[in-house]
Amino acid sequence: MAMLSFERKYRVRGGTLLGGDLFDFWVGPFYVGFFGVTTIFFTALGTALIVYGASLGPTWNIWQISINPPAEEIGLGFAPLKEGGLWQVITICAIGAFGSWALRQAEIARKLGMGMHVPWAFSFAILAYVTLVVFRPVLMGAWSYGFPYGIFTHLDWVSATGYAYGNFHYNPAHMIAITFFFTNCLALALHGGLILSATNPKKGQAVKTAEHENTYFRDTIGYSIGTLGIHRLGLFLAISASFWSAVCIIISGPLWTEAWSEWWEWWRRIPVWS
Ligand code: UQ2
Repeated sequence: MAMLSFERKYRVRGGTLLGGDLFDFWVGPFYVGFFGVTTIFFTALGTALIVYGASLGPTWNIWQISINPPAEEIGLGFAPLKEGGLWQVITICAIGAFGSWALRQAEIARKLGMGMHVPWAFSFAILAYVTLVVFRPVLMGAWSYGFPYGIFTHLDWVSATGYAYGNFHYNPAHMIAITFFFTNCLALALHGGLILSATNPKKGQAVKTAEHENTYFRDTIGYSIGTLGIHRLGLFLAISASFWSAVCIIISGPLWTEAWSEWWEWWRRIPVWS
């Protein structure tokens, strides 16, 4: 099963962004690199701090463990470790690990002479996270606005934050984000379904190619976006979903403090029907 036999020819030297040849090697199937080392460092430290935070109590129940951000009084200052400081250091570790991972993706893309689409795409996921735990708390003036690191507590945070603005489903940017998430599901279902159906013909028949894939959609809806096009569409839908998610939370508080349903007052006041 190992693909190392033919992967070896793609294992080219150089293309590193930092560290030169120092970490330019592989461990088994994995490229290491300077940013592989920093990823491991931040991940190990962050995880250890989460376990240490959990050990402080009050529970080992996996659903109830929670590493909470500092109290509002701390503002944007440093908190004592056991009073939100752990959350702050863990957040730094998370951003360090995610950023290192994106840069490792960039180094691998450079080695292979590929475009930077993968690291850029991943950067939009990082953007959504950093918006929640850094940009919005900074604009609100306190780290307490970041979400707690716990399975149920982060859900409670989402619920409480949603209700703090009436009903989040009236947030126009939230509407746009959801529309992109759902459309992304539709596109990936169509794409996955089409690829599996073309590659799994009846017994004894030859595997179908792009001509059949195009024809399938031309015959059903009169349009095929193409084999490259579907991946461009998927990338666009995915990064748009992350982008509008970031927008919908950054405007809640810093830009709009009332219930989101009230934002639509301009619409109700349009002279044509008022
Ligand atoms: C397609 C095509 C693919 C695909 C898919 C389509 C051969 C393998 C899924 C069909 C997709 C269309 C028509 C776009 C739908 C638009 C939205 C917004 C969901 O044509 O080319 O390549 O996988």
